[in-house]
Amino acid sequence: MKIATICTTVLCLLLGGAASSISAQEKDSGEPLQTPARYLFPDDYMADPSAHVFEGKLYIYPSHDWESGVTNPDDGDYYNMRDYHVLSTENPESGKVTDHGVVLSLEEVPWAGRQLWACDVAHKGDTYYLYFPAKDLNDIFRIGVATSDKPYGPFTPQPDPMRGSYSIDPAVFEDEGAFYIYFGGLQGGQLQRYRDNKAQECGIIPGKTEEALPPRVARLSDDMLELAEEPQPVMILDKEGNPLKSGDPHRFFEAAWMHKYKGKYYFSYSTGTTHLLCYAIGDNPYGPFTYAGEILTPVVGWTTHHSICPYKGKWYLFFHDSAPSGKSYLRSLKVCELEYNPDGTLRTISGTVKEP
Ligand code: FUB
Repeated sequence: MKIATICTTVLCLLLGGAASSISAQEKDSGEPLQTPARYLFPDDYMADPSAHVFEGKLYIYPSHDWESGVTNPDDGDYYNMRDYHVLSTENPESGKVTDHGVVLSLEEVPWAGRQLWACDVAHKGDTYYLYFPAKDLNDIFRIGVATSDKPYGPFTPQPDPMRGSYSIDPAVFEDEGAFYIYFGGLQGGQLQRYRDNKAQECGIIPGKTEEALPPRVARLSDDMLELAEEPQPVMILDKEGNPLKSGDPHRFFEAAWMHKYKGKYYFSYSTGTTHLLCYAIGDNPYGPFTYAGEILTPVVGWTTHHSICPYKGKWYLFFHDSAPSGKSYLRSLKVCELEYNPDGTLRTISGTVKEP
């Protein structure tokens, strides 16, 4: 190991968080890294992995794809999931995970009609909280909460969705004792149906030169079961401080995630129609966030969705692709290492690198 590399590693450790594996001497050429990615659970189709470390172990909370017989892609109808599993591992690079089985089923949720989409889990006190979107009996997406005393469930749902919740893809982030929920997704995710948190008669996606629709953030109540405030827009700005436009290939579409690195807040997301994972950096959990680059180039399949989590001194990117099935609605979980440049920007990774 070169002395410069040792110094960089020690510096990263001193600054807190997991160490970057990039030495200060290595330059980011801008070309996507050919980082090998490992499939995590080849035995079944799973997607939208939300990863967290609980009790020293890495837990993954995915959606559970299956051949439901619905093949209509409109509004994401063929993502017709009916249950959640929990996976865990102490060695993500091995690709081996423990499947803790079904931890919540659609028929257990009194208010839900169909489509258990991307979920996330938070831990406070003695309880684990699973946040999940589902269409209610009127086919409107709401966000529900289910609880467990273990990170691997089973989870018991609350009788009703969270008051004032709408759209999809909840991601929960803890910062200095407060919990924030990020959410939203365009098109099938119904975000275009809301303005100022009020449902509109019909959903409108702004024109290409208008401001893009923002995802939302709200602090959670002390009991973690409700929103503690009106959801607020998460503004993603360009370098000049202007909100990204609806026609920008890097604008938000769905799959929000938040992580903190060296005191900065990294809001990451999928661009949906342009099939990228991107990120923007801010100074607090509410933003605004300044667009900073692409994390992952397009994968095989229509959707791209991710989480970012440090574990045992490294940062990992969890995502999915449809390469094994060849079908957009049957996705497989993947993981690869994520690397930072010395200035705190993330290295772009190619979405199509094969297993090591
Ligand atoms: O898995 C269903 C939906 O597809 C998710 O909620 C979106 O983020 C996209 O991955």
